Amino acid sequence: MSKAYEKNTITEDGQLLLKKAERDQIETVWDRYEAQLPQCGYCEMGLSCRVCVMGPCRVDPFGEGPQKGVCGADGDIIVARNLCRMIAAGAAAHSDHGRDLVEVLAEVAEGRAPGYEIKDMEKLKRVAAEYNIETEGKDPLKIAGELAHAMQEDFGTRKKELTLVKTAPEKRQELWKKIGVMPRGIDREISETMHRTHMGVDNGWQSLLLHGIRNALSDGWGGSMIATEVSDILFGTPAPKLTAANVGVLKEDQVNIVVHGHNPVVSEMIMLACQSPEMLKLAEEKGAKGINLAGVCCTGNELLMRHGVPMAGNHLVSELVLTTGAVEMMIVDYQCIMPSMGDVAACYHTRMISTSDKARFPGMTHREFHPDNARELAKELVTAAIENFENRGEVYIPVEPVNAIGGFSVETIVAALGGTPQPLIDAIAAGKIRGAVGVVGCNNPKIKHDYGHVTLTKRLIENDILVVDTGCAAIANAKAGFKVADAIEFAGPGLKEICGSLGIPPVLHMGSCVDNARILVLASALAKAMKTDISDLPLAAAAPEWYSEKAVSIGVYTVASGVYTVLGPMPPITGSMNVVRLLTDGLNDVVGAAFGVEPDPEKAAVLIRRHIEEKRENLGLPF
Ligand code: CUV
Ligand code: SF4
Repeated sequence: MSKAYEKNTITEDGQLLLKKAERDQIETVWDRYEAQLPQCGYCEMGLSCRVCVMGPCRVDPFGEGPQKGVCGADGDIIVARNLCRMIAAGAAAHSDHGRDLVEVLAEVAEGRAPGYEIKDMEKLKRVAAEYNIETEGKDPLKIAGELAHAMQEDFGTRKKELTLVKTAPEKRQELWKKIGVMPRGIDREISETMHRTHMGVDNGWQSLLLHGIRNALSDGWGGSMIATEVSDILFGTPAPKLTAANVGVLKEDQVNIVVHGHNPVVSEMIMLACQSPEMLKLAEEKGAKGINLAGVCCTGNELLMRHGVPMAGNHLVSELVLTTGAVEMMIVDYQCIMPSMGDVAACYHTRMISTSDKARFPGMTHREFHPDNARELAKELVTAAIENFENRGEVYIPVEPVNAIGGFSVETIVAALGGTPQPLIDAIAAGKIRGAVGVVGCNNPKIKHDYGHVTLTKRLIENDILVVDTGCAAIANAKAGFKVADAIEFAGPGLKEICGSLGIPPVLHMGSCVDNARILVLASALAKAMKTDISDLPLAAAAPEWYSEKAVSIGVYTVASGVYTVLGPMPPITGSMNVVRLLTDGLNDVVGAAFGVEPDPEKAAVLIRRHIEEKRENLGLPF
């Protein structure tokens, strides 16, 4: 194996496919990253501003050139404004995804979404109860309609507080009220960020960042949480399922369809079409042994969690999946889909389909999904994919898939523990499990692909720290083999004993990026059971390879919820020591948690272990 491939990724399939890509003259994300180097230092530090047309401006970090933009904004203001706009974009992405689900729920209630239905009646009632909707003896569709309406109000501005915020521990809610960051409307907070960061509005870097926190909270305890709850209502609450991961999940003798993006609204319908006898028969007629559906990124995580659909890869290998020449069709919705995908597909027989009214891509055919046409369109697309099977050229699937178990919703975890979180608390109290960490987020070519996730996770579990994961981190850990019951061999003695007796892996797959809301719910349940606040618990989070604006929003709401969070790549804030100090230290006094930044996962593991032991000591738990 040539060194260059090893430099980019730790995965065997990634390395082999990179070689294939080079042979096929495919340009990848790593090539384009290389071509961008050196990247702009001002932008890297957050010191460039394009907010208005008196600019663009930049502030000289060495103190020699200009220290203010044309309007007079200094480095602190510019850095804080830029960061807040990242939060707003990330919160908007998650929340708009949530909104799309709520719209489907509303259409289901009105009987205008053939193929969609209420799958989890119990959850519908439970969530409706949070919204003070009477459910007793009421027709489920009526409940669904009322719930959709109530959730839509969370997006608007008619309230002082979002509804689901009240599921946070009391102490946390009081703190948020006290410091003035209680999220109001989801859209309102995003819109207010855009207003505040306009030239000549909020020029207090502290007040800007406080609002940034409020905006991020409207994502975590609002838009994302709504997305997760409604997905469970419509498609079922996940329970453990056997699945597999890496590019080896593609099948040489079957029609391969890959879904990429985030929203299960499209991928669920594609899955149903793939399973229909009519389609299976057509596939057989065309000489295929079946139809194989696989996922990439978070819409893949959604299907994996609920149905055990296998995962072909995460963000950085999304292009490489196509270089197998084995994909008949890739169907995308939105977010994290590189605009290069169409170019890569053009070198093979793969057909690329975009499906969302808000997301277009070069080199893709646009077939728009709406609740009323989804079922029919899904069949049409699957038919086209099957017909494309005969156009295949050479196929290269160089590895065998790795088994994994997915589907750990909070409901399932609590059920596995016997109906209450108490056994987990007991295990933490006894020191068998030292604490728990959420390892989440993307890939980024600045960090060797999957190295951050896998190394950090390994170090944590071998030190008796339970890991829950989501997003591309979860896919990385599945590929690494951490998600089978036998993976307790990688765990320390205490964690091994507990997971072994429960028959669960030491790394629990909790879903997609919006499903980080599940981690909030779990943390909240632990805090409530221990009659304390989340910030007192031996918990932490990490985003070892993050890249996206969504990850900024996630990081901020996680810290604001009281969880120490270690980032791999440095966010663009180093141009302001004030902002750096606030985020990495000062926030401890404001929300009881702060950020760490550490690109080396070995060192990040040490930071996290130290933090967890400190929290244990404060709680008086044994060493
Ligand atoms: Ni939403 S946001 S690269 S697909 S986790 Fe994966 Fe997950 Fe980041 Fe995107
Ligand atoms: Fe320059 Fe100020 Fe305009 Fe930003 S807002 S581009 S710093 S003049």
